[in-house]
Amino acid sequence: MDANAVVLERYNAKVFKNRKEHMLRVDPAAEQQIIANTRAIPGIMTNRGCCYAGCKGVVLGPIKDMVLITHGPVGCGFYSWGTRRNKAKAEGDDPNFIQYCFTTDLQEPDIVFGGTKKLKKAIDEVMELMHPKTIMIAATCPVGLIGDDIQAVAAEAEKEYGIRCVAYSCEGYKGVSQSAGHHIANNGLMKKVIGTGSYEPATKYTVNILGEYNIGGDGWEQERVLRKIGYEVVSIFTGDGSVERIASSHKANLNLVQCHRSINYIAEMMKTKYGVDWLKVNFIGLEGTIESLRHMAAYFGDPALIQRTEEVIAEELAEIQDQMAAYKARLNGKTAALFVGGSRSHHYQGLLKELGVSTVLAGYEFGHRDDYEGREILPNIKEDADSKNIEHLEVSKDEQKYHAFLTQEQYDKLAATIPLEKYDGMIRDMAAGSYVVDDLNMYEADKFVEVLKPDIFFSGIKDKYALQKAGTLSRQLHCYDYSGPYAGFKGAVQFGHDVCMGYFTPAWHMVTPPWKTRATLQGSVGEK
Ligand code: CFN
Ligand code: HCA
Repeated sequence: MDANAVVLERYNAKVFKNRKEHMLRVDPAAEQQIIANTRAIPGIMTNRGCCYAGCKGVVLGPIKDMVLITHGPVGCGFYSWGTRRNKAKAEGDDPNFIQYCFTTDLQEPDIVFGGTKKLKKAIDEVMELMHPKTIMIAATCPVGLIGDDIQAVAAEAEKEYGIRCVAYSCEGYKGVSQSAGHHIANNGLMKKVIGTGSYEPATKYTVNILGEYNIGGDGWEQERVLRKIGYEVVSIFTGDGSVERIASSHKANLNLVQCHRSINYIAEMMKTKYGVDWLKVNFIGLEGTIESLRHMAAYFGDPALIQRTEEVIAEELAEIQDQMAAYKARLNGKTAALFVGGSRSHHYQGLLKELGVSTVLAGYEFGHRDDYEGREILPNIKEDADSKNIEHLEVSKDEQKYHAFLTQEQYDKLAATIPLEKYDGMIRDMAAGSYVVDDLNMYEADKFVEVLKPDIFFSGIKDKYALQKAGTLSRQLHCYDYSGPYAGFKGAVQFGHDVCMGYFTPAWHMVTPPWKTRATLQGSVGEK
């Protein structure tokens, strides 16, 4: 039985036609395509967020040493205040404004007469109370509709106070999801911040981590391992990030791209403008982490760094092996569905596999086609992969070989085939017969659960409780349900622990949702 067909059955012809393009069943023998990054159907409960959320909440929000003013009604600032769990610690005497929420609280008279006066006043107040060196302004829907010139206000503030002030026209309605906001934020950082810093890296092996937002401390766990090996992390975009470090990021030798979806623009632009290579990494899961560390060492090519990388991998694995095995013994054979905004739906499949959990359904809220299908910047790389010339891909797929040290010779081979500036999409990493669904909505989530019966559904705050009330464990892959970190070696163990704890809570087998015993309204989704 094809689960997509069952889900689509309830839709009217128009909705059916639209939604069927956003679904597929994985067939490794075929070149599969999916429609993504298009407008959600009005009236259908999408899980997506808005452009402002992508710009203010996702990319700019985690930067700690600046004040970020939401120019808009109070709800936009309030509901994006702290919910994403991007953690940050103050450094030395530098400020950390992360726990504050700054907003102009636009009211009806401001909508009628214009809100720029209020914005100027907010900047004056912030300068008086907080003395930041940088202020950023994020626009919400009404700001664009009434035409407030926030760029002019920012320019004026720069002159008056001698600070950096950057305004982002990231009105919520722009684009079709958070994704447009990522792009706008990336452009602003590139134009106004990157390349202006005075920080000088102290060592040879310098990297930036792009697309790592330190949710639940993920970035800290990555930094810990990288430092242990001997790397200097010049900046993190943007988890626990600072304007000063981001401004100096062009001085790093290599950009590591963790979340390709939200930040590939900066990686591309820094390559063009400053010649900084980028490497797609994935620090979620042991295989991903080890493969990423080996790619990095091969990129720099120094035998001492290579040796140290292998030592650290062995040390870290030895520490966690038993715990991972214990969680795997409990979870082996379980199935999961994953539906998150972007790259996590892909990244977490590897970690789940290491715990014995297979993915039966995965999708992105706002991924683009390249997140599903992959991108080939260097065309020969795909040919290489197809003809199995890339030995390290073979190595990394074999669990046994994590434990074997790679020789210098193997590293040299790896260096010759490092997939620079390339991202493999999610589909080709998924098993035959599993399902991929873009911009999944609540009705579809319910229906897929009914048909596929996954043991665990990884998702977000909007659907978690509906799924749990229906008897399926749901863990949030956005905020990690207030736990974490889940990245790197120690993070993998924490993840195994949390999933076990959730799954073996006896509640799931006791729940009978009310709609199973009482009559509910019947109808067709999408009918006029
Ligand atoms: S931290 Fe990232 S990893 S940045 Fe992105 S695409 Fe969101 S906020 Mo929620 S958890 Fe999610 Fe990704 Fe990249 Fe987070 S899967 S939806 S915009 N995301
Ligand atoms: C966003 C932020 C979000 C929402 C989380 C959720 C996050 O998209 O605006 O829906 O559970 O990670 O905080 O993705």
